[in-house]
Amino acid sequence: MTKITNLNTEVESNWCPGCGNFGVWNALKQAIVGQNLDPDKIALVSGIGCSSQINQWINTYGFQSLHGRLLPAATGIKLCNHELTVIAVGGDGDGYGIGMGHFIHAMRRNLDMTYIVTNNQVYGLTQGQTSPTSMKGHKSKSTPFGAIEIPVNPLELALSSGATYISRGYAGDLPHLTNLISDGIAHKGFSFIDVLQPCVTFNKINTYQYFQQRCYKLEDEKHDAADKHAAYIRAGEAWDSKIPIGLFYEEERPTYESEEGALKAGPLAGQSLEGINIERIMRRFM
Ligand SMILES: Cc1ncc(C[n+]2csc(CCOP(=O)(O)OP(=O)(O)O)c2C)c(N)n1
Ligand code: SF4
Repeated sequence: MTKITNLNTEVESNWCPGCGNFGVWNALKQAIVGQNLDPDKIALVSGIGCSSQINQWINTYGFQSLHGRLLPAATGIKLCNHELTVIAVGGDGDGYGIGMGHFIHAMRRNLDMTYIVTNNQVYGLTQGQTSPTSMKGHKSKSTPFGAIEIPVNPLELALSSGATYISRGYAGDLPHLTNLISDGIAHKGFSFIDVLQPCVTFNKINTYQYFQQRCYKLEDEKHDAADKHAAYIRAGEAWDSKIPIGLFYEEERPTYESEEGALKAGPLAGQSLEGINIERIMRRFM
């Protein structure tokens, strides 16, 4: 096992000063240290967006995929070597817009991986256009007269799609977010963590102050995370005055990899290729 001495890389981040992504970055590093994970056995997979640059600044193995395609990439990595800890991080545009189909199927599949969505309710990298979680009426370059659609509710979607660990954190509450990420990594199955992540440059509504005034913790309300009905009620709460954060729902269900016969002999990456005609396979797929 590689001893963790420093999870930072030599590359300096280019996030705007005050960006909520710094909170996610720090919480994730602390969770990795807290779980005593070997950085050499972590695959940190991302899409495209401000948040998706995170794996350039954490010293684990990493793969930056395409916009909205981080979950297929993470799935492929996990199926090739299910002994790796696979953590996927991307924005709300990435996961709830172009990648929405993958999001739903990954949850019902229940591979043992963690998916963190840094939800800033805008397309940050491309200069703040309205995203699937922007609030109705949100004004931006793409909806100058205000968004007409209602926002996607990712937690309700996760509940109905079969995620086995569903939580919401806030990038401005580091210890709380660290615990959620840590528990998500420890959970056996697909862990989904939606993070309220202020974009200080392009979202002037959902600011630190906005969340500071509204966030309350489910654990303080004695919410029962085994009760799916109660989780739906909490997930459906309007954000007028209060926003619940914490663990909404957790269940145990066999993981995909534990039921996939091809993985019974161990990770595919470690299996012998003796007797397998690679050329024939290559010819078939080329
Ligand atoms: C297929 C494809 N469509 C569009 C883009 C342009 N693009 C790059 S990042 C991005 C949005 C990023 O927003 P989000 O995923 O919410 O992440 P954030 O930057 O806010 O962290 C878009 C539309 C792209 N790179 N690829
Ligand atoms: S544009 Fe927004 S999300 Fe992107 S780095 Fe700046 S503050 Fe963060």
